[in-house]
Amino acid sequence: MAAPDIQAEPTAAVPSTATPASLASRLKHAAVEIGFDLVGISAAVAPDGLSRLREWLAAGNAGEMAYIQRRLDAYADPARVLPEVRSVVMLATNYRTRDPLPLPAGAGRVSRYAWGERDYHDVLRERTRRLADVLHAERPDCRTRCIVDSAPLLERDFARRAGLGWFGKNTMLINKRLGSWFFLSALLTDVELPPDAPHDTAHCGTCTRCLEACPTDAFDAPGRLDARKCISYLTIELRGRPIPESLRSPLGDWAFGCDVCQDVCPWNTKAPVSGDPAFAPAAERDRVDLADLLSLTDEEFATRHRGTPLERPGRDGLLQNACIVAGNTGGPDALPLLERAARESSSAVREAAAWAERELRRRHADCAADAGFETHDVSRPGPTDVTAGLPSPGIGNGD
Ligand code: B12
Ligand code: SF4
Ligand code: SF4
Repeated sequence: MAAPDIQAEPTAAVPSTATPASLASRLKHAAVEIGFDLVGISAAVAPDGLSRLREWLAAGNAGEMAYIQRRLDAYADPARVLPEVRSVVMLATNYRTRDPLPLPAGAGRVSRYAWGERDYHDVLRERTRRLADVLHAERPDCRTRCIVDSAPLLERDFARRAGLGWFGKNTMLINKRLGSWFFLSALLTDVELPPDAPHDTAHCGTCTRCLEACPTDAFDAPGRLDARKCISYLTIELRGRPIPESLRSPLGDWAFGCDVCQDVCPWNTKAPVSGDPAFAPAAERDRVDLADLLSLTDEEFATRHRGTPLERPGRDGLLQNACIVAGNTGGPDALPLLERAARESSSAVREAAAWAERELRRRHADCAADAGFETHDVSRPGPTDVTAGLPSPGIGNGD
């Protein structure tokens, strides 16, 4: 989730005489005009959840996301992100579009946030920058920094402080009107702005749907996620490394990210649908196809997905995920594709392809057994063998 952010230096112009309160009001109106769905202001103080972040890191929950640990000191003090910062303007942008469509067998599912043509980091950075311009017009001598994921800032923490919502048991920031299908971005400034009231109530009640629905059982406790088990981490962040075998079946059909703990949340059922063209679902960007991925060279993949979220895991990362999905949900027609994947240069892809082939054969043998067929040798086609005509097993990982 690392993306460059923008720091603006003071410019020479005439300062306005607006009071902090009228300036805050002006900024909030401008935020809505620019297209943000929620805006609130927090004082630039140490985040409330700092000790929770420390415990989370100490327990190893961040997995390979070493950049979080490396910047721990900076998380404690927003002035490490922007010197002399006084205020954090928190912004939420709704990305809920249509509901997910059924996918063909063997296709990998892509999380909703990646259905558009562009990476949300780029879209929101531009918009947050436009809001910073409004502030610079009023206070030409001010400093600002626009942030979308990239800096050591607990965005959900500041958003709760700015009154945008509460921490759900699934760790998402939830707003009563928007649910949780929104991105956060932040505008830091050294201008003192009146803070909004924090969102001090939580509205999960006795509900535990998200905790129960998580396919990999990734919640250690309500509001605490072990990222190492989260499908979002496994399919996007664990680049170049094999997904642990015990977590491959629970991945189901997710090839990029995961929305399960939000799909089941009652606060999301009535969340408004966004008409924002920046997040409009583009053709077939809601899925990943193994055959298609295999047909692309690295360069072709880069050209097709440049500037989209799928760039992050890259072709090898997505190929590994797509192989696992094929192992979980694919039919016999996936076997020749897995054989091709088993000849890829990435050892993580080769290993995933070999695993997937074994899984696929096992599943189809189980189907045959359920139907009362002979299944002791699935590699030898016979009259009652559902795997008749399949390529023979023996995909090695080449290592
Ligand atoms: C690392 C990261 C991940 C990791 C770890 C997620 C996690 N839950 O920790 C992984 C890769 C797994 C991930 C997954 C996803 N992510 Co992410 N991720 C981040 C990132 C970059 C940092 C989060 C972080 O610091 N985690 C460490 C933990 C300790 O902090 P935290 O999750 O924010 O939790 C705080 C609160 O929950 C709080 N808390 C919880 N209960 C309580 C109770 C009290 C009393 C207090 C004081 C605090 C508290 O304690 C924590 C520390 O303050 C943020 C952007 C950012 N810079 O903040 C985006 C961000 C959190 N991700 C986001 C999204 C959209 C996702 C996914 C939905 C993407 C997807 N569909 O696949 C999933 C959702 C998974 C989930 N249930 O969280 C959005 C969330 C928007 C929202 N409405 O909440 C963010 C804010 C990005 C953005 N700019 O919009 N993500
Ligand atoms: S995103 Fe998916 S895997 Fe991650 S915590 Fe939510 S339900 Fe579990
Ligand atoms: S599913 Fe239930 S417990 Fe989980 S975040 Fe939503 S309301 Fe809270």
